[in-house]
Amino acid sequence: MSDLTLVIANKNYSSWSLRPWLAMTELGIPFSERMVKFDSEDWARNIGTLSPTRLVPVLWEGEPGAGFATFDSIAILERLHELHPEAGIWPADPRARARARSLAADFHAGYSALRNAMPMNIRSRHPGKGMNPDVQRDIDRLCAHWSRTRSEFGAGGAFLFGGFSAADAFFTPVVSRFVTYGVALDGEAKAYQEALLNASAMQAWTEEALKETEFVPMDEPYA
Ligand SMILES: N[C@@H](CCC(=O)N[C@@H](CS)C(=O)NCC(=O)O)C(=O)O
Repeated sequence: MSDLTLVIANKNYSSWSLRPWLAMTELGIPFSERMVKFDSEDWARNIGTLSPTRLVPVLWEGEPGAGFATFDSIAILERLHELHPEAGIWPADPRARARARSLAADFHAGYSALRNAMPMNIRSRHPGKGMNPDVQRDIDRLCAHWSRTRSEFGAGGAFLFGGFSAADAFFTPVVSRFVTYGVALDGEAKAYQEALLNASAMQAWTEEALKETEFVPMDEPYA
């Protein structure tokens, strides 16, 4: 049994949970999952023990709530890279690795127009909702990043740096939002979106997300 436990929330909604979950699953790092659903009694009773920030995701080494916790998605991916340097969390080439970290950090710290107007909601469809000029600017900036990175570093496969890395885990929830809100991509961005959505880890997460029935008002501005 693995020593690692990832604390996550609802698969339909929790985009930050999805990122380390995808990286670990796609790259074959063994872990247990502890799901705490938003607005649940489990959350009210246990989140204070399971998360030093009362947010998810959290990576525990040893017993959840008693072992060693790493919190925040970026820090979790860095910790995983230290624990499993062979797994390919970040690309092997130093410049590719620097670019991958730049992209993940840039997304993590910004794009609030897109993130606020189009919350992740895998099972729902709200075509046309959430679009405004600031969101379009975020989308254009993302597509430019993807195109430039794919042409500089992506020759070896369908992902930004060829094989799947943490940078791709960062962008998978974004391309899922584009499906929910009917944002049409074309060319290279569309091909990249398809590669992310078809990755086996994302397929597995989506299958579970579609079984969930909880409705979380905070993440449902258009329902
Ligand atoms: N910067 C954090 C963000 C974590 C975050 O905001 N998580 C959301 C779920 S996706 C959460 O726990 N929300 C619960 C709340 O706000 O009470 C990260 O990258 O992990």
